[in-house]
Amino acid sequence: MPEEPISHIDFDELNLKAISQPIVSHLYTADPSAHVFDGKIYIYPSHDIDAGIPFNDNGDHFAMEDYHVISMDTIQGPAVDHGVALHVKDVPWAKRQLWAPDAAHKNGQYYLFFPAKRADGIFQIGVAIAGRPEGPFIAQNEPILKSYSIDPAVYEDNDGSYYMYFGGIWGGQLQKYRKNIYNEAHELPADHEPALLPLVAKMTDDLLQFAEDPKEVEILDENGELLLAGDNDRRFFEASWVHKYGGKYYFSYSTGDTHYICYAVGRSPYGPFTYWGRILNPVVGWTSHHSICEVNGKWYLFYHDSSLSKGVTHLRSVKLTELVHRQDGTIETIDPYNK
Ligand code: FUB
Repeated sequence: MPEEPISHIDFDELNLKAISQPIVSHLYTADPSAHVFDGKIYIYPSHDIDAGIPFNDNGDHFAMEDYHVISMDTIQGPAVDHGVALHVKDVPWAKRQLWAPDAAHKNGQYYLFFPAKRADGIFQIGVAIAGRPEGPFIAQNEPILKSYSIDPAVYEDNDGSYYMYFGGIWGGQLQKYRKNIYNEAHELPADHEPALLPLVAKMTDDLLQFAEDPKEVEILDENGELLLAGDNDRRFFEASWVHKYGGKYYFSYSTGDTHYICYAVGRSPYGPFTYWGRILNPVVGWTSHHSICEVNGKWYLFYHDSSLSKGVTHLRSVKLTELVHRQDGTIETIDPYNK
């Protein structure tokens, strides 16, 4: 992920224009997955640090080592940091880079789903369990069988089924897989070919494994055709999320190198999803990653930017703002900085 030039940005002015401020500022947080558990808001973010690793397209400078869970009694805050919920040294199979996590609740247990690199540098996705939403979480000895790439997002459907969405290109390694099989020789498709797609798998009843082989999540254009790899403004890059509104499934994601959070809508958790538009315009910093959560009948977008660190891409801060579904189901695009 190349660094963007930031010398032209006046951060004092930008912070005045920002529609929201960081929910915490004593540590850097990113990739927020928000849930309401037992009437309280819990946010499961990445915990950004500066490990002194040079920038590169693999994202090696995103060298996170642990997770903190943040909670809020109300959407106005304050936000409480519950301390270290899981550290990479306590994950038997993982060596480094705890990237964007998510969490789920079932039968009184809380599950933290997280990507990390094994000793050989390959990303997989693991699960850790706690008796409380804030942890501490105890990791399973092995990653989820047949899991790969990054950015797990677990959606609980109304019938009690749980689905994991995952995947990310470039540093997320998705381009190395075809039909769930790794091959070092695989690369991104050409611009005129269909873009790589995120994956979805139903989870087993204990939420510890996939109940099926991961399936591709199709994202279609207005003509019912798969989005193309060269359609950088609309095609999937990373940061899957699913929410349901008005009986429809909304699959949202980041376009990575064009820095949008977009969404596509479908009638089944498996898709296909049809591209409907943008949720969030570019933030300061290279990455954009979000979640969407209903709190007391209103919908909120949880997102991050790098304005607190004055533009350091791997030192981000979680923010939140209201998200509006229009009468026809479309979502109002959010501009993170008022003009
Ligand atoms: O935080 C590390 C990576 O950056 C995440 O996994 C991506 O979604 C991007 O936000």
